[in-house]
Amino acid sequence: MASSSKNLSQHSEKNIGDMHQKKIAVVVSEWNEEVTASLFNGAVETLLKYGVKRENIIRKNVPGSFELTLGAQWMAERPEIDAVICIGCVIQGETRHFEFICEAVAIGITQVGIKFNKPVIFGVLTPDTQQQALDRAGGKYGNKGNEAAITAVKMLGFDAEN
Ligand code: DLZ
Repeated sequence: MASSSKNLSQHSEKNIGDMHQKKIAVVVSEWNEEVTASLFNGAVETLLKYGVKRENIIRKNVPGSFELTLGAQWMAERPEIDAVICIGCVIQGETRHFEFICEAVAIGITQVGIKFNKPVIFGVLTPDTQQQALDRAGGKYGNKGNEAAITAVKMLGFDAEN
């Protein structure tokens, strides 16, 4: 996926369901907090735009992206939660830590979604540098937090006919 266009997020306005009664958990990693805070703000902005009530957006923090899986599971198992958005940023370092974290969280949150039959969204940046992360967290390439939120909205609108 090339970064040639300015805003990297693409979506249609199809499959937008009624979000007014939906409860969304947003699980946020504290690592690279400057980035994850911006991603979280982007996600909230988009959820509000599509009709989610502010009081129905439940934020939970976890120490790092590796912990997003368990945080997502703890939220997904709550019957009142309709979808979970996982927000994180894993920056490539000198060791293979990056690969282990990225692979674990990608597989982990996929499994949580399947286990609980609910959308569990992968809002995790995996850049080489902090600047690449900032570019995608409200910078020149848009905000992947917005994208994670619209993905949740569209998955919850899976059966919407619009
Ligand atoms: C340890 C670690 C490292 C080196 N880098 C990151 C990172 O870039 N982004 C992130 O979200 N978390 C990182 N962590 C922390 C791990 O996700 C995890 O919290 C620890 O390995 C403890 O399980």
